[in-house]
Amino acid sequence: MPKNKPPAATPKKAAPAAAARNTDSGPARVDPSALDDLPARRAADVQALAAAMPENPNKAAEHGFDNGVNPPQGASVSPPSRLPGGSTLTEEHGTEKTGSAAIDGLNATIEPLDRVRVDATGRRLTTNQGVPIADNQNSLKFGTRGPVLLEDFILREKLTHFDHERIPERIVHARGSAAHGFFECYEPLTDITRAAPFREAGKRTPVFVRFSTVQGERGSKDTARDVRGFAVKFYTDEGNWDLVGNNMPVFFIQDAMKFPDLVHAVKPEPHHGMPQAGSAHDTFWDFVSLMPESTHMLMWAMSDRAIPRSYATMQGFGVHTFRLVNDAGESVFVKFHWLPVAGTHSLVWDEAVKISGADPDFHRRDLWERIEAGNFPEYELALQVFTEEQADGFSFDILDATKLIPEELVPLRKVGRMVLDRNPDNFFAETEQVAYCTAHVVPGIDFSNDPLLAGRIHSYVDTQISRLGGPNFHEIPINSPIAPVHNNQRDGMHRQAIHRGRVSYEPNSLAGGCPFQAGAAQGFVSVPARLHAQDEQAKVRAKPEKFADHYTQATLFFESQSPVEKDHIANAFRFELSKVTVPAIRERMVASLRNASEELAQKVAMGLGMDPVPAPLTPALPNPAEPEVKKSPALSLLARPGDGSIRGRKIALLVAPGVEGESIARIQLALAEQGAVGRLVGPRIGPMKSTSGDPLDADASLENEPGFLFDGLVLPDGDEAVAALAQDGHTMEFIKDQFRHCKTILALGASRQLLAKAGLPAGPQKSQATGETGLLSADAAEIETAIPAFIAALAKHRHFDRETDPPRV
Ligand code: HDE
Repeated sequence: MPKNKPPAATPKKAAPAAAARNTDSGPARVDPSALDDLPARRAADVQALAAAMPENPNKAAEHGFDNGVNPPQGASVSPPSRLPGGSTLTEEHGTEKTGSAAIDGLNATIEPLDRVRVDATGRRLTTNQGVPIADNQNSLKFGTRGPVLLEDFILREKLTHFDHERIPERIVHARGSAAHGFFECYEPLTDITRAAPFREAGKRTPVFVRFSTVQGERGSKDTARDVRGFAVKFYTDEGNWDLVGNNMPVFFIQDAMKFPDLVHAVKPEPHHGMPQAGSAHDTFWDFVSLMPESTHMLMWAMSDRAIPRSYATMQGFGVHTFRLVNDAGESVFVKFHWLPVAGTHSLVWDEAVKISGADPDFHRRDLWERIEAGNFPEYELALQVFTEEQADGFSFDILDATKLIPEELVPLRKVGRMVLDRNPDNFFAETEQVAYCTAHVVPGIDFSNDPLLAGRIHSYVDTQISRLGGPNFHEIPINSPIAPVHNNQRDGMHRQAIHRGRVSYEPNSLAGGCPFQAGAAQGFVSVPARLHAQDEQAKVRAKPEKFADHYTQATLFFESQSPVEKDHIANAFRFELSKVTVPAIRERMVASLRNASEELAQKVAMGLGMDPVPAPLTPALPNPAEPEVKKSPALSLLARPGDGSIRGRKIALLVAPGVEGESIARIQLALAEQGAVGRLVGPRIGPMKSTSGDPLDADASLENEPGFLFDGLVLPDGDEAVAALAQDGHTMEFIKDQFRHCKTILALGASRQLLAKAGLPAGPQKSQATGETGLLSADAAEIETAIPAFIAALAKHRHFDRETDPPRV
């Protein structure tokens, strides 16, 4: 019979160590003699940490107004070791997958995007589980002619992932294009704001900017008549700040309550899903003609602002009044403006319509190509800063998003520049998944009481939850800030962060109080200042009185336009309203326009064959306040021609076999030196023999790149080439569109006859002065003087004195 082993001697320190190994209950006190044992040491350090915070010292400071505006920093204690903060004593057991233990104070989900970039150069194909795939050509079958097997997990994984490649598109602004860049501050603005991007001269803050149309679906055309979104995400040192603006400084409505109605009215009509990317339909005009506060925005939307030439040539606006707050907590009001260095330039309507067929990606391509070519889009940020006392004196309400502040009343102060110098790596991961939210502000920026803005503060976060699949959209790499992120939010769909430790609440002593509240000195504090309100008023659903002035600024905008811009606005109303099928809606709109401009209303009515012209609508405010400014030249597109360069412009140089090649090569080089792109466009692509014998290689054809896609045109010399081009109907359309859209044309030598053949009114004969602005001609021998004249004419963008309605050509 085996002998019983004698019981092992009880180890001296067994009791405390055993207690420290339990996850439920513990001893009354920790025995310090057990400290050579890791679990016991952890228990002791946890006890010491908790004991270091015998009470919540800030509790009293949670009460009262003064404490409310100046919250203290949260109490925190440094732990005696790393042990109390850890989730597990095994955190040092690293593998290739787990890596090492969490680094103190680091949230790895917000590291630079390098951590998620993928490049497959030289790598083999794998499944999502990292299993190398031997054959990517065939499903797994029972024999070569047999059935496909359910077992084929490789096929099923590939198809399942493919089946879920799409996410819901944005409800508005679905169509967009984006780029990375930086914002650089010109001078410290610490007197008016503590916001991180404005603290020092030369300070650079990374940005990601998305431009968009509003109405159309994700695959719709870029050149629709529409408002453009201009959304900037600043990755500041103190968190992300999103300035989610538009390319127009006002909006259709004054209260978020009306936004779903506006969007339902403008989107494709629900019964047949038409029209795509357009406001020229019944429901939109029905709604806006019943909402006279939209009249000012309609003026902008019917102007050429709604068909920009490029994202690089349009302004951006924050629209609402915001607040800036300095270190002392003092605040001023502010309006944000982005001013394109290349100037404000637009398309013309006939051109926009044609481009949408030939290149629906026109703006996306332009943005991408400018950046790839080093012609980085650049904008200056300007502020209109004013006080509440000033605002009280204005004839309009600064909380009304249908009103702008004329620059003549509050001048623009340029405070920095933004350069877009990097294209995204992946459209979906960055441009599609970026989530802008008006709620994203940083210390130094705050909201005004604009009721439209209030709704937006809610809406943007909310929409991302369904669009991006849950509450963790902030962890998607493009959305995560560069500033540290630490809080007690946990879990939810697609959570990326792996939090160390067991504490996810505050106050706590078990994590030494961390993360602790930052306090007023470092953290975001809402400005306690409030607008002069009528204290005797209680809860109410009503607008302030000045919101009822629906027409004064619509008139201001129209009267500030150049004659050609006024014509374009009238033509746009004519076009849009001609698409409306219900005469009563058309009439209501014209009746409303009579309150803004009799000249405009009469012109539109005539264009629509409306006789008699309906009586003006009854205005909501019969005697609005006298405006400070009756004409604001700054509101004309022509007021901002830009730096006068032709950077980023595209010029067509037509070529055909027998072309006089030397002058074409000279012009192409001269354009490249100016940052413009001169493309050789032939009857077909490929090499063409030139008179000098050297072939010219056409990289576009008359068929695949029609004339309206270019900012200017050069017609070549060379009898044989000109004869070939003259036989091609595309050439005539090319020239006609260039002429009709008021673009610069240079005809060299023999090609002058093409102008006459295309039916241009004053086909030039010899000299560069042709009588038509922007229509130049020269002999090949005169090329050295012709080039600067051509470039100077291109820099004017368009020659509107050539324009007639209807077009001559
Ligand atoms: Fe937006 N808007 N909006 N909006 N908006 C959205 O957010 C909304 C308004 C603007 O490139 C949505 O992520 C409400 C004014 C831009 O991703 C949504 C109201 C201005 C973008 C939303 C407004 C804008 C959006 C759709 C009235 C100019 C695109 C998906 C209270 C200052 C941002 C999304 C991007 C996008 C709501 C009015 C600009 C649904 C409720 C005014 C540039 O949340």
